Amino acid sequence: MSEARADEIEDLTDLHREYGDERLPPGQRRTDRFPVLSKSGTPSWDPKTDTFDVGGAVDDPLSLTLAEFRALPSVTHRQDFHCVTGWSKFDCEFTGVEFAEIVDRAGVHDDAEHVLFYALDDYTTNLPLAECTRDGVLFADGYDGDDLPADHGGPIRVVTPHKYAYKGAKWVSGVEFLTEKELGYWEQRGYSDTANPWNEERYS
Ligand SMILES: Nc1nc2c(c(=O)[nH]1)N[C@H]1C(S)=C(S)[C@@H](COP(=O)(O)O)O[C@H]1N2
Ligand SMILES: [Mo]
Repeated sequence: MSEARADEIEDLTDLHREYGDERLPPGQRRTDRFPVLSKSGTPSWDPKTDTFDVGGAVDDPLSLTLAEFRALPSVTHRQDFHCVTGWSKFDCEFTGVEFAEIVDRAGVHDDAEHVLFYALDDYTTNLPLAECTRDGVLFADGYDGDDLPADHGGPIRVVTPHKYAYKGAKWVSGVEFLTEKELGYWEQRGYSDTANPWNEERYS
């Protein structure tokens, strides 16, 4: 997990108030387990060859080793997690680098409006840039005070508490800033591009 440990936990569990009174989105059921949902098993990060890459419409592309990523400033959030298949897990504590931190470091161009995330299992997912720079979107490498487990996307995953969790790429290996939208893996296969759990935006 990131060296720069945050002592303070920022509580984002009231984020639902933007969308409605209920913390549990409609049609969801609460679980205390943390199920694993992966399209094709758990890939592994090879420290010899794998890097965390930031590119596209940026002034300063980045290619970071895991050690370099872990040296970036990090924060810890308490946030909820909503899977489109109908389960929600409350009070997940994720530690990681804020998306906005990466935007600053890479010098993202003014005309970049979209983001595409890449993952080691050839998963992709897309979001508007404005939905990524808000509070809560992290490149997380820690979970509940420990390293993020491999089956939950370790060493690095994205978390998106305001969206169904398929918007958060596990085993994230890169992020590309785009001037035109490109759809990700599930978005190309009929899942909602907007994915707001409180509006039950499950399918497109
Ligand atoms: N790379 C990658 N990221 C992914 C997935 C995947 O299959 N591959 N599944 C998505 C889905 S549908 C969900 S619900 C969450 C599941 O995260 P979890 O296994 O930690 O619960 O990861 C998302 N991110
Ligand atoms: Mo999911």
